[in-house]
Amino acid sequence: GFAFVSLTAVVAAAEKKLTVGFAQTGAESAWRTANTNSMKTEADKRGINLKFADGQGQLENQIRAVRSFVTQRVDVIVIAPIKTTGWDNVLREAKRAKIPVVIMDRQIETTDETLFHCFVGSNFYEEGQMAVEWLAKNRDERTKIVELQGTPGSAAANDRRKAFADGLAKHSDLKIIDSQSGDFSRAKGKEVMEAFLKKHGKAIEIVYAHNDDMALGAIQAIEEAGLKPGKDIIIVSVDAIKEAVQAVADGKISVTVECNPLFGPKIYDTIDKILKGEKVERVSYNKDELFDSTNAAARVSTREY
Ligand code: GZL
Repeated sequence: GFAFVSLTAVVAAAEKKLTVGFAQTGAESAWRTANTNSMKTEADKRGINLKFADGQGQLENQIRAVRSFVTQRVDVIVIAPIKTTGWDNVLREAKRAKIPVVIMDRQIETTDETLFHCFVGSNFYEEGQMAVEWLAKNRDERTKIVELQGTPGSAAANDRRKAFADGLAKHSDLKIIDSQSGDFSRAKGKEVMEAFLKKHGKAIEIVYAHNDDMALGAIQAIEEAGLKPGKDIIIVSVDAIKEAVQAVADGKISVTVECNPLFGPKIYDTIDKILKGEKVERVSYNKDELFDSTNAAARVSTREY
């Protein structure tokens, strides 16, 4: 009767809201902002209590955040690791506290694979392969490449660089004449491109940028040097943020390989399965496509990030 219902209601109400501790990389790019927004809006939609920590691009900040999530005894910890290494100790603390850890976006290297439950993100090596194979087919006579690398030590920069270099081995006339980190940011991408232009001038024919924010910074530097991006220098990039897909439609970027950041729903679905004791894939990749002059104009208006 009445007493039973009220007891049920009380129990239901008291049922602990899922609390997730999320240690985000930073706020270095439009991709990252979209990723953060996806995690926050989806948590709100699902009534999840999301404890958000911005690593501000510093590994020690992220490690400190994970440590505090352990102290707060959150239900699950999600990490988008700035760099691949340095995680074992704090992950051991989470393991001792029996708090499952989901690695998202960028992979980590660890000696003990029981230190995290699963990985959900993109296949950066595949993105690098798509970039170099597109270039090999569409570069006309161009051969000299300058590379804007992502954050040193990050899985995204490591794998996009390795895949591109592996692809170049099959096209020996294509060669990287200079390579430097622009740390995935627009400002640094512009700065490094200015330095490349000073050093190499018109020898530069191709830019390979590990993300669109650096590509868009490079476009500013190229135009300020009185050159035409997409004509004098072609640009190959990754992420497919809306602004870059528009730049492809405008003929300034030649191709951008998608790296979808909107995987909040997939992360929380994965967490639900983990907490129910259901099996989840150890590694789960998001699907990526690419945008060039054949599809950018038609698709730019529907881009969500
Ligand atoms: C890729 C992600 C990278 C993006 C950059 O999944 O880790 O970090 O490519 C972002 O835009 O800064």
